[in-house]
Amino acid sequence: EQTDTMWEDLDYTITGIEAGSGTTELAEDMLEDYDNLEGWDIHTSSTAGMITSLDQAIQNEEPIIVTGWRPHWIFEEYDLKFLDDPQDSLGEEEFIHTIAREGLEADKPEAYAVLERFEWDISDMQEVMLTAQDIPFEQAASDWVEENREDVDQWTEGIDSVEDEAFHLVSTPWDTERSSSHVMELVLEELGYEVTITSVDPVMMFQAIAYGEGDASLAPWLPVTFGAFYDEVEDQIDDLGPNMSGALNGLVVPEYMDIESVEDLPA
Ligand code: PBE
Repeated sequence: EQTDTMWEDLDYTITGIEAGSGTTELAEDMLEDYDNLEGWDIHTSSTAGMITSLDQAIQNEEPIIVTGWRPHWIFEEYDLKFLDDPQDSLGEEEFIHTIAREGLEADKPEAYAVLERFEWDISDMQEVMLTAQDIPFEQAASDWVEENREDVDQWTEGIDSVEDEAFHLVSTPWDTERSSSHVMELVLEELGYEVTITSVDPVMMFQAIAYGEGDASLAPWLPVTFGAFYDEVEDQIDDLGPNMSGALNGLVVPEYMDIESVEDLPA
């Protein structure tokens, strides 16, 4: 049977990403949610490391299980599938929310109005992420803004420009959030803001907004991914609701692997 050697090669290991990420936290919980995963481990490293391992496994048609999410360009590059997760440990559909510090609406009403309107599709984010494979994110975001002028103009329509006002966006270090932050940076710059983007771990991102060190973030994946962090600061932040829907976390494997569900993994 191909499968026996397959599991030996895998050594009961799931290839993970950064230890501080939401996806990793959920995957650690997942090991406890499924009896058959008791002896399994998540090998944390980095997103780049995970992608390198995935690429190598696919070159050699070897088995591999990674923690993944969409939108991501790996789904364009390789034939991959999400494993079914009947217990929803890694969540179902996720929404990416916009959050602001308390008081932002009064302090910077123009930027706040743009943030309230900002909403885009998963295909938009995916496009920026794909373009940014070959050129810097700033350029990919700028290309997207020019190609989607009508949408962008609706976000700023009727909103007054400002002069020499600083705006601090707090983000997280993944391509999904690089895409949204750089697009928002350009949109706010068009209104006259001087925008800084700081990229930190999810837990720090929530704290920065809760303590008013940052103005806003477009990075919160909810309800599941960052649910625990969100609950801790819910009363100290202003949640403007989703800016994107259709995101998803899960265990991801190459199509050639003969498994469909987390429950198919051997104990
Ligand atoms: N991710 C997926 C983030 C949010 C969900 C890797 C882009 C994270 O895991 O924290």
